[in-house]
Amino acid sequence: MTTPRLFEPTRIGDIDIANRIIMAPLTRGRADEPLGDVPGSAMNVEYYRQRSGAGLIISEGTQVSPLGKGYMATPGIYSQEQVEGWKPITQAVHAAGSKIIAQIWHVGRITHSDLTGGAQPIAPSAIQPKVVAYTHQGKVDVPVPHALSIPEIKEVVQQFRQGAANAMRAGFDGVEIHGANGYLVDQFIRDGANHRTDAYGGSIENRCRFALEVVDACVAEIGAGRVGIRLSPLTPFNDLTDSDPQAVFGYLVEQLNQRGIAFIHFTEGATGGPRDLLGFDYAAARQAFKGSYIANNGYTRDMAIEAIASDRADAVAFGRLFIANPDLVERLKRNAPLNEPNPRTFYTPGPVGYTDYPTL
Ligand code: 8OZ
Repeated sequence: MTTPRLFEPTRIGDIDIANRIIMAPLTRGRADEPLGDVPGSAMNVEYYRQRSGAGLIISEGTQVSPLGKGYMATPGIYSQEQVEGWKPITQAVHAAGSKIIAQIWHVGRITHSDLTGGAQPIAPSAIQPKVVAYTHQGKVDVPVPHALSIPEIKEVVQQFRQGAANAMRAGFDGVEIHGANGYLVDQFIRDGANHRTDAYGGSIENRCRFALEVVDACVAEIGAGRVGIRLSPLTPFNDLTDSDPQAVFGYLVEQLNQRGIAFIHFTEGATGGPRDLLGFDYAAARQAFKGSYIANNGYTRDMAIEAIASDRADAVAFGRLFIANPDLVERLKRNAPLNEPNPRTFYTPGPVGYTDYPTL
């Protein structure tokens, strides 16, 4: 029997990877919050090191500013202490022979002043989503956000640019811009959250302007071969929808292709849910985009092997399976049984459900 191509090396942009199995970005809420949302505890380092069998690790979302934070104890990438905190993580992953990129993140309206140091959340428009925030006081409705002025939009673009620069200083191999799942970049793209009438709203070109300015800023800072973006054209997650996803994401993919970025990472269907939603043609996007296509959402071993063998994707990202199986690549190679993830410990502090899942 020949080895499936899923287990073979490839290159994503400027990044050589040992296999086509990617650890998806996973919020785990275990940074040091009192210290200033700083990652890099021994436990954090161990968690990533254990998962270095992945050809590429995409870090948990790391906020580019205090206002970019939407959940408790998520790590940042804007302060010097945070950059220092990431270093032992990137070093451990590299020492184990893998690669790691930072998922740079701004939650926009999906947060609460309890999580942002008292500041009102920001968004393209002052539209309140039907979403609860998990704060230190418990579950609360997220408030009506402040609609960004154009100078404020430019500041956020610069925060992403600085996040990319900081990621390289922290030893990452590149960045993934979080353009998915109803957070700030996605809030500009999809018309459910963007009712602006200026250069950042209305037409498809205008709604993609913020995303493309963030991409261009990151590319200028670290080079197109080290920049990718995650998109989820159809997910209803975080109360966001679009009236014509094919049109807006089709245009965006074309524009991203012109910029020569390393990859697009598609969450196909509903995040963590059904894959069979209609309204966007992923195969056409794969054809239109010359960089790497990373597929994600509910893939099994068989689905992943097939997706790579049939050239529907260049790599497959696994989320929940990587939470529960630190040696996921080895298990998939051997077609060995998998540990079941326990959702009750996805976001809780401490090593339980984090670094204590057994290897084979
Ligand atoms: C689940 C819980 C908290 C955050 C995403 C960053 O959906 C997230 C996230 C998911 O992209």
